[in-house]
Amino acid sequence: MHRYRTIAGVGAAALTTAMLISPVAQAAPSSSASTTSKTSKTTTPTTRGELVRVQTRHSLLGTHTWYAQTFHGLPVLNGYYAKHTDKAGRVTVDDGRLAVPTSLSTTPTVAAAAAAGTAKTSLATAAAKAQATRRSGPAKDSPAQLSPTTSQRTTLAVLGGAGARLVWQVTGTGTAGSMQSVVDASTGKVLSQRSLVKHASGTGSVFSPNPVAGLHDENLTDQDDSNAAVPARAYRKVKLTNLDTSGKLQGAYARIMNADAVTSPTRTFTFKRHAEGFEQVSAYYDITQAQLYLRSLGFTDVNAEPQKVETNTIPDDNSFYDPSTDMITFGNGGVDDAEDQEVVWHELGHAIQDDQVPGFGESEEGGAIGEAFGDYWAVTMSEPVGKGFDVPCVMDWDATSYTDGPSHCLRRVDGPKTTDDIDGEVHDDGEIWSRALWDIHNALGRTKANKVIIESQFGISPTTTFAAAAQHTVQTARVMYGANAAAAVRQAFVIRKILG
Ligand SMILES: [Ca+2]
Ligand SMILES: [Ca+2]
Ligand SMILES: [Ca+2]
Ligand SMILES: [Ca+2]
Ligand SMILES: [Zn+2]
Repeated sequence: MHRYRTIAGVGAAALTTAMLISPVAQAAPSSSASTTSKTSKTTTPTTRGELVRVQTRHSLLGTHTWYAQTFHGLPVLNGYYAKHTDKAGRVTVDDGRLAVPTSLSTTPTVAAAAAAGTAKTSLATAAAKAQATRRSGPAKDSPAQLSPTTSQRTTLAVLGGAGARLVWQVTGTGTAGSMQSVVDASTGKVLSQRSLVKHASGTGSVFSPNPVAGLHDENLTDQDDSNAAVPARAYRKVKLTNLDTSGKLQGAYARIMNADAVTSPTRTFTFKRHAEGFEQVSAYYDITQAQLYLRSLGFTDVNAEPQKVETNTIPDDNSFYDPSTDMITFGNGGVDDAEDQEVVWHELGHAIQDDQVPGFGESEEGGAIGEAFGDYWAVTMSEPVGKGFDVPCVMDWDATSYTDGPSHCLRRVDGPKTTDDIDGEVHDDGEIWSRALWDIHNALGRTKANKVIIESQFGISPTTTFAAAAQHTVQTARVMYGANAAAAVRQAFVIRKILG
């Protein structure tokens, strides 16, 4: 599952940074390190240092105790030692210790600050180079492996094996996660740099897309966030993908920023709705699913980053995307907003557009297109999981707190408005545009419609008018799918009196 085992250092003070242990498959043969005894008498005397117990894990078949190799209290990078004991008491040792010359000095000649400075400069250079390469080619399907760091920790360590030496291990954290640099503590030379970020998956519970649509039940109510208000069958167990290995809800495409962010070393996040973690899981999952969907359509550079998000941090029955901080905030008024996937997808719609076009939606009609796309995005993302229940209804669950029945919708994407109904309020006027998007969806089908809609948004200016954006969408459909598709898209805007 994970190529490397990451061990959070315990015991020795020197083991405060995450320490990476070599893959078991590449374990050094136990003879390789014992050069002192049998083979050569001419080599420098070496030691395999002292072992510090890191952890013991109990599995179905036995127990597994992992040790870190140390030398005079310093961690030996990539050295490891494991003792596996099966149920019958049989012990197997996996010895990956590396030879360290007994004479190796543990006093650096290069100061910690100098090593940290060198590591930072080197990373910045590499990041700039990667950025330049990226401009001339397609974006890679992975988060940036190199990014300038914003904070650093520097600890002394020993590099074992051939070329053993004293090193500074510099762990810098930046926007793409942590980078580890190894700097020679005698020469100041950068020996290696790599990202510590790995991707993993976990398990979570979500509503899908929400209890009303999921259970086809318009009579459900919030009941003050009580677990009892929603039947167990409304929950769906889902795989949380693209997580890093921090045990937090953060990964390649979403990052929960809450002060009370939940953690799970086993990446198991199965909460009921009353728990704060439930909304965090929902936000993480929904945003990641949307990004995976965009990628399945071929868009690898649309908000392709860990989108920052916080849940239940404001008491209002409101949520918003803030372009100045690139953060989505979900309120907990009424039904907690992030319980309803359609609220999450609506806000994500703003983040998507803002990523496509800086300052998207500065004009009133541009702002209306923003609200329209958020509603449409909620509906089209919801469609495959909503089991056909009143698909054009937006936020069926959240809306139970503020709408009378029988059906509960914040808004709909199949309304009758045209430009005759423009009132200057972006959400109201958004219903004109979202209906056009919905008609395009029905004319071209989900996949083609969404490709056209997302593609066209790259070319919509922040100060657009409905008419200019519509013309551009028609043109995009023509380029992508030909005259018939263009005619269908055009017709959708003609009915709304956006185009004549
Ligand atoms: Ca809740
Ligand atoms: Ca973003
Ligand atoms: Ca709410
Ligand atoms: Ca819905
Ligand atoms: Zn909005």
